[in-house]
Amino acid sequence: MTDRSWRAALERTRRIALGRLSDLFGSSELTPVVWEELETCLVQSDLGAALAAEITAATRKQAAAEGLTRAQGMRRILQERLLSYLSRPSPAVVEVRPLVMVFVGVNGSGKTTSAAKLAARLQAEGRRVLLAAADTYRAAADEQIQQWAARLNVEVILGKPGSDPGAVAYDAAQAAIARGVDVLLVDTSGRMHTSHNLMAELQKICRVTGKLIPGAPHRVVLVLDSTTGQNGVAQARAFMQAVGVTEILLSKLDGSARGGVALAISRQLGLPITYVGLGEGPDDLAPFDPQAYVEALLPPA
Ligand SMILES: Nc1nc2c(ncn2[C@@H]2O[C@H](COP(=O)(O)OP(=O)(O)OP(=O)(O)O)[C@@H](O)[C@H]2O)c(=O)[nH]1
Ligand SMILES: [Mg+2]
Repeated sequence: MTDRSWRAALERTRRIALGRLSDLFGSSELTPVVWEELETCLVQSDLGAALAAEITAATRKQAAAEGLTRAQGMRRILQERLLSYLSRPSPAVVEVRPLVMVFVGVNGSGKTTSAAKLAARLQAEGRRVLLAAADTYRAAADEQIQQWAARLNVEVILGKPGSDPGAVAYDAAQAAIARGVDVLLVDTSGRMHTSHNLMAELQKICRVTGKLIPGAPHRVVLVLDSTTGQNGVAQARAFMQAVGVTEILLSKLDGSARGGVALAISRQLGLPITYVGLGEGPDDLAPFDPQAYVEALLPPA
């Protein structure tokens, strides 16, 4: 993942939501109007009003402390501030085999695509992986994951449509042990985050894998569609309450004008963002890189 691809993915956020910032960075004096406009820009990039106010106040204070009178140094101060919200420690590396990762999220957020992409990525790094298709809710789900698995040359355990997703997770965990795989990636079905059935189903999937594999699931990855912006934070809270989410995978960062939501998520939920989806292709999944993200988010001075 190059700096250029980060810039390409965040183009819309940078241009549409934060475009005005380049004028601000270029303004000669740091007047109260400049600070007001900074705050407005930040709100537009889906940071949320409270966080936008907090960042503006902190940037303003730092600018005063440094004796900055012109806006030129503002980009650097803002950049440092934004980065400070993103430096959350990643989940501890668990040295167990098989490591179980469960993918959760509302319908259409990008779970299946992301699980398949990550499986391929891990496999390319030399790890043995297995996919579990524990989405038996949607009739075509089987076919979709099978297509991905074939395309990426990853093995998959399927359940019958309408069967118990807990049973699929159980079979997959058994297969993972028997085959000695390193990582089992469990895809789950999506529904609204307010669905009780979904949450009960996810809890069962987690319980069932934990019966066969100590400590499983070791990672619960919440897949959030970055185009949903602030609503993603509400979704995240619902999943966090039901299952022990360990991290966020922020999908569809490409094409979103709400890319600033990554900051709101980190700040408000205290969860690390571990991966981002930057397109629909098999290679369009990258480890989250806070430095590259912030650099690509802000327009040039
Ligand atoms: N542009 C872009 N599209 C993505 C990305 N990730 C997923 N998609 C697309 O989003 C759509 C939904 O992705 P899925 O992986 O099927 O989502 P899901 O969460 O498994 O959906 P359900 O199983 O129905 O809940 C598909 O058309 C994907 O190609 C991404 O990072 N960028
Ligand atoms: Mg799916």
